[in-house]
Amino acid sequence: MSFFAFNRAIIRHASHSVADGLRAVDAGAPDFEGVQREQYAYARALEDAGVTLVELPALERYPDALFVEDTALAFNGSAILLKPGAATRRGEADEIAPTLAQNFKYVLKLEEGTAEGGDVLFTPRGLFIGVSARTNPQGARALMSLLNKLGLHGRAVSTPAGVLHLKSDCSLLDEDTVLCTPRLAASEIFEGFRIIPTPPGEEAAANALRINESVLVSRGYPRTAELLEKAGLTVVTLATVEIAKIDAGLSCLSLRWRA
Ligand code: CIR
Repeated sequence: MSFFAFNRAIIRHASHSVADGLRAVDAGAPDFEGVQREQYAYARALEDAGVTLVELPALERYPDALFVEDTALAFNGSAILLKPGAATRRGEADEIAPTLAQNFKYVLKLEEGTAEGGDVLFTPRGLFIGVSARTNPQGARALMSLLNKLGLHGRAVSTPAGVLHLKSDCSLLDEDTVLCTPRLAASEIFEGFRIIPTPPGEEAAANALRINESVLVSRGYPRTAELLEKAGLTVVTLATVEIAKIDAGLSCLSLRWRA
């Protein structure tokens, strides 16, 4: 339980420019008010789960800035400022830096390569760093040495080709259990963990978010929700229709830690 005992999270409000957010396939722009509604419900779900929010203002200049998870890693007492791999997102790190300075005693900064938080899965067996189109090998190496400075251990793994981030395809449900797409499970990086595979057609549900006693899951994936309930978890479903148009899921909307 303590591994998921979060009581603080940073979120950043969506800007109108969210319609220009990055996407691999253009299935139409997300609707600003729809994104706001999804974000509002998400924020309430975090609060209901026992998290106090640090709410940051929208940044028109950065369409994807609401996905704060990609800009930093947060721990108890320390944080690491990352360097997004997407050129249009690079400046988001500078924007969140003052908030990290206010909330954490130590803030380290990734200086080499690129890494986005969506590629970093925290587990009790260390942090898995997915090398992807956004997190390059140099960034993963530099991140591992920053983690070592904090007494933590990271290991580089491969994010499946064509998948935005490692956590687009997996999430940790309890200290030994991972919800994971079959394509990521096939890489055997989770050897030793219990794996709950996403049912066919429900791969997008893999980006769930365990917070305290609850697990937030994208709405519209009933077989995944049922599997998680059967595993004894308290499932909270949230709409992600609009943010999914720009390849986002539930973890990316917040940066969480235990203060
Ligand atoms: C991007 O492509 O960077 C955004 N449109 C979506 C980022 C989602 N981030 C995440 O899952 N951690």
